[in-house]
Amino acid sequence: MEKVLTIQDISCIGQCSITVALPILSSMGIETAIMPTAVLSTHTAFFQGFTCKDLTDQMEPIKKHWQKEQFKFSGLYTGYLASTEQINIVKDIIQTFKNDHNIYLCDPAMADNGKLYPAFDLNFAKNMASLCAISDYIVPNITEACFILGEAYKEEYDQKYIETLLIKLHQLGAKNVLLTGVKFNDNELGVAMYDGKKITYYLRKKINKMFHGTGDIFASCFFGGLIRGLSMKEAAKLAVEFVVSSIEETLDVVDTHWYGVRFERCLKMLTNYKYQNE
Ligand code: PXL
Repeated sequence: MEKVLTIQDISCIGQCSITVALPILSSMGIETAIMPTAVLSTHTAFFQGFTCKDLTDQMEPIKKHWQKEQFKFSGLYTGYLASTEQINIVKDIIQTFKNDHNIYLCDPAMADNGKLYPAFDLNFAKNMASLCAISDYIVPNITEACFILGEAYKEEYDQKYIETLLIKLHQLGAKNVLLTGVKFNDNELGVAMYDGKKITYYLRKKINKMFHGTGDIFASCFFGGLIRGLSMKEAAKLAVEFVVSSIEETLDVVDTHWYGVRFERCLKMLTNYKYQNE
């Protein structure tokens, strides 16, 4: 059985980060080790007055113990990190556990809709760029891509804008780049991908409602697909379809379910999928 490591926060309520990554990767048959970076009462979008217990001081001792035990991971996946200091520690952890046979996926979860999340500043974004530079895969949305590159964020754009972002992110050092939330018209939404050779797209019927946590769901599912032997394109397609189904399960209940999507109802899609490896 494949064993992977994910490093991100625990948002106790809100359907994001570790509480999303674990059920998704488990449903894909992947044993998942966690390194929690912080415990928050909720995620930081939409909720007021959330608590946050920073776990930075636990990260090095956990790493040292794992090194002593000689644990190996077939994949490494980082998401929301709580501070610049954590980014630096994570960089060291990646350099410790990365080898020629495993993959590292960085989701630079820090911004959306043209704005950084409340906890972050431009210095944090600059440091996140340095983590992206050592990644095998990165999955920023367009806002995050702009903060990483220091480019201007645009609401309206053309194919050239998207392809320039992809190429610049690749030049930064990320081996494979996926931009999420790409749309060229009002009917379709999806991802743009670049592996250093070819730019491709997987676009899907657009749903006219934004939900929190879909970036984390996409990243977890995409990462799981890669670990289970799918190509970048196949994994991206599965992840987009899973996000769309999860949103569809939530549309009828948005009034009470405004903080995330009901992905749990779609997990059988991941359990029943015919993967490339066992
Ligand atoms: O979904 C990304 C995420 C993860 N963790 C926390 C967040 C967010 C986005 O707002 O606040 C704590």
